[in-house]
Amino acid sequence: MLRFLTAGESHGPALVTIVEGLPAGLSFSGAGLAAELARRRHGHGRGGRMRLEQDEIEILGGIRFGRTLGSPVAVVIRNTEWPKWDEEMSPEPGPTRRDVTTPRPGHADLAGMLKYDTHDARDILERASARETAARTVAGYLAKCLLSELGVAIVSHVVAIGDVEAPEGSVPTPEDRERIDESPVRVLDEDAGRAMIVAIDAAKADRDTLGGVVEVIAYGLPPGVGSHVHFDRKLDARLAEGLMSIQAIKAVEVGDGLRTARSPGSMAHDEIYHDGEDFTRRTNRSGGTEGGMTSGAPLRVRAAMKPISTVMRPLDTVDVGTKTATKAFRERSDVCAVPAAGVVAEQMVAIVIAQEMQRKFGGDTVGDMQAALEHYRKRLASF
Ligand code: EPS
Repeated sequence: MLRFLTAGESHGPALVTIVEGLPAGLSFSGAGLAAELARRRHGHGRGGRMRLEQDEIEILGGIRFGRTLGSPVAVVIRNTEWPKWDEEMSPEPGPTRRDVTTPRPGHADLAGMLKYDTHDARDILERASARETAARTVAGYLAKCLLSELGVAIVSHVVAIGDVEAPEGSVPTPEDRERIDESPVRVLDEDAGRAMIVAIDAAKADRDTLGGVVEVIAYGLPPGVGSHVHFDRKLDARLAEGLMSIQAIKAVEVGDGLRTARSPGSMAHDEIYHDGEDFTRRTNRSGGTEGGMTSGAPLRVRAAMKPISTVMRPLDTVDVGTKTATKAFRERSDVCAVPAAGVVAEQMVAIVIAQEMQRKFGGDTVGDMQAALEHYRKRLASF
């Protein structure tokens, strides 16, 4: 089954991704991957580095003549900003130029320093950085390529930045993808988008940062993907794990999860009808999962991102060397990365869904998987 591993530090020479378990015969284009990586770099509120970083890719294995071979796919993303960091991040023995001893509240710094017995937060923060999500995007892109061969399309949008919310109820479809990507905050509603930009600019002027909420929707999934019998194969549980693994994500919601918790049962579920051909629903409060399996309705999940913890108006902390009160370390950073988090959330949703589709329709080639899916759809049609 599809699995992946990433390596590399934020300011190191490169990020590396190995994706293993893809079927053979999957179409792949380097230009397509480069475009997906570019989607993740954009968004109002990103810092100076994102205007400079180019994500130069090199494919080292697993692909021949534009198709996967079934062997592990290995991709290197070079950090084009590396020349500015080669001394600070040198792999050769030697002292650091300057230890970072003032951990940022909210970041991995202090817990990591305690865990790994280091007084230099750079040993920790370099890997904790969300730069790593570029490497995940490689795995997500390949998962999306597989899903598109199986008729599944994924779209994401921003539903809140700080306290500015997009209007409720507008669930985008794959046809909206271009328009969403054209918005600097990846939101469909233009008024809400403008208000979000104003909020980000105000936070920047205030030397502060902003979090927000993104939503990912997957279309085209058949019912029954996931499991009601295994705690570790429940699709919503696996999605929550995937989304919570993204840097700075602090909450996940499936469908109208939080609202239905406050509703009576008569208002919380999606009643079942039949139109003579198919089972139908008039609502999708469940977000497309029931009992840990897809229901056949669009899958809809949200992830909430906390504000970035590198705050230019620094927060209280303690110097780990002297144990005296001081202000947290500051490094060039983003004011708001919520638009990029939506693109990253798409990748994690794609990876989890691709894994569960493989579990159900697995085969050595894309054609084998398509045949198994078609067989299943035929069975459903005669149910
Ligand atoms: C990040 C801080 C910023 C972001 C970076 C993630 O980097 P720097 O400190 O070098 O300016 O630009 O994001 C990326 C490099 C990326 O590719 O997303 C952080 O602290 O997580």
